Amino acid sequence: MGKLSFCRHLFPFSISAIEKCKTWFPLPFQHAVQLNQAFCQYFPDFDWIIPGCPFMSLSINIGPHAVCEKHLDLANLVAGICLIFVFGHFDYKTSGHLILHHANVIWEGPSGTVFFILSAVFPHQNIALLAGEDRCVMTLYTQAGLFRFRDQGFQTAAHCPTLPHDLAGIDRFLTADQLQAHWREQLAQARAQHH
Ligand SMILES: O=C(O)CCC(=O)C(=O)O
Repeated sequence: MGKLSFCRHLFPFSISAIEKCKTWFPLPFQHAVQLNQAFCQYFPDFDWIIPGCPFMSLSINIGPHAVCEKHLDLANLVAGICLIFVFGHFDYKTSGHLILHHANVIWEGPSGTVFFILSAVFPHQNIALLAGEDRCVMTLYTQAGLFRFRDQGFQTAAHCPTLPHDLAGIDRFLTADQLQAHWREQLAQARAQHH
């Protein structure tokens, strides 16, 4: 399968995975979409992943043995979501798990799984595959530097020595109760607009 055709096949999955991100992380989603919109306005001629997408960067690792060693994605926004979409032929009971160190989590991830992680906060890695198995991964993420660049008026720090600080990152992650309240409110607003 050629690269373009491969990406076309992934496209519907990407849309659905991004929608899931909006459901579970509405405020980090909104925060990141605002960044995308600011960049689209400032650089209208650039190619963007998908209009309104909360992720500025995309990596496709077609393996066929896409497993990673323990690492942190230090360039990503600390309070930003990294979406990991897994596909391939492997036994998810024995292979390819995602380990989130510090959170003490080991997740099984069968083909079709979408993981959302704070990739700059939790060191993470995969369990190796068995012989004959293949695993591929598409990741969507946004580098912290892009937020800084926008916040500095689309200038590098050298031209803008005083950096604004965003201390509200953690507040954008909602508890289950807050999440329900958020979507109830959104629904009420949508209904009110409809009537
Ligand atoms: O393949 C995975 O489950 C993790 C991918 C990952 O951590 C990365 O691409 O940085």
